[in-house]
Amino acid sequence: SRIMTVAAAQMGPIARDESRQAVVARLIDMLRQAKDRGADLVVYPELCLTTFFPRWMMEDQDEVDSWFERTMPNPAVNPLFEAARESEVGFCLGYAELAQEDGGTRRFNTAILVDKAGRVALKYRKVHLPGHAEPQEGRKFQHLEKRYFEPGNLGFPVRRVMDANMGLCICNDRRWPETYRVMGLQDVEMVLCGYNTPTDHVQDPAINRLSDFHNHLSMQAGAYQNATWVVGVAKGGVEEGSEMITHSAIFAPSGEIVAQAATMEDEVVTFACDLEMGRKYKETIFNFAAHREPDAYRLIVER
Ligand code: CDT
Repeated sequence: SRIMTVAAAQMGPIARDESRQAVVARLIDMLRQAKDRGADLVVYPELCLTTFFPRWMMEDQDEVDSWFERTMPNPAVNPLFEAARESEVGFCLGYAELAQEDGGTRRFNTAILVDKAGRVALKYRKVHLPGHAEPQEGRKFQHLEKRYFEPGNLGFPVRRVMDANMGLCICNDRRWPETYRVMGLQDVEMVLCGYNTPTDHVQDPAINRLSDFHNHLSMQAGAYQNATWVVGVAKGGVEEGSEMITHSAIFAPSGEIVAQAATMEDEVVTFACDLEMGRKYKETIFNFAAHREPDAYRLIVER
């Protein structure tokens, strides 16, 4: 066996006026709890340095950009990098990224995986952006990810980090089987996924009441069908009046939930994951080389 003890560091709400310094102090507190429980890796949620700002329409570009990080690390986040390096714990962090790239300003919903030495070992930019580019009438809260971000341009890379084949995805990505399969084809062993999921996200009560079910269903299926560990981490609770799901959990390659958060607040959930566990599925029912039939799947990559 090859054990990676992982900590899902769920967050309760972040207030609109909460400073990055205050949020980073919360992150460090959870990192220390995780370290005390023997964690190798701490996984934080999507966009975990600020409140979930895509719920609001903002016209002023300076205001929009105030939610973004221009460099990573930066002075506000440095104490987290230092605490992690000192504790020799890796971490995964979601944030809004403002980049100068290809001669222009680009904005992405990004996650990084930082190794135990404090180096950024893997970077991912969210591919599946939910919601709208224009505000929708009659909604208490908007979901304007399509306005504030562009789709990620890095694909779904899998890298050897901390002696494991690691992959990242972000929130809405977890609902799409292609997300996991592209990483499964790269022999991923653990997928890390932070999320912010309002309970009214499809504006249909019959579907909204299933929010928690669909959250786990997606990650259990992704884990099982690709024989990988999945770590799903919420920022949830009632944030600025918007209700968001919690139930952060760790999913085994069997598709089983092996650990789950019990609160709607900052909470650390740990599990010692055997990275070899997926092997028995990868060699039998999900032996891709033996059983996949890619010629029958061509429609999937058509526009
Ligand atoms: N953050 C994020 O991607 N949330 C979506 C819900 C919003 S859909 C308008 C999710 O899939 O959980």
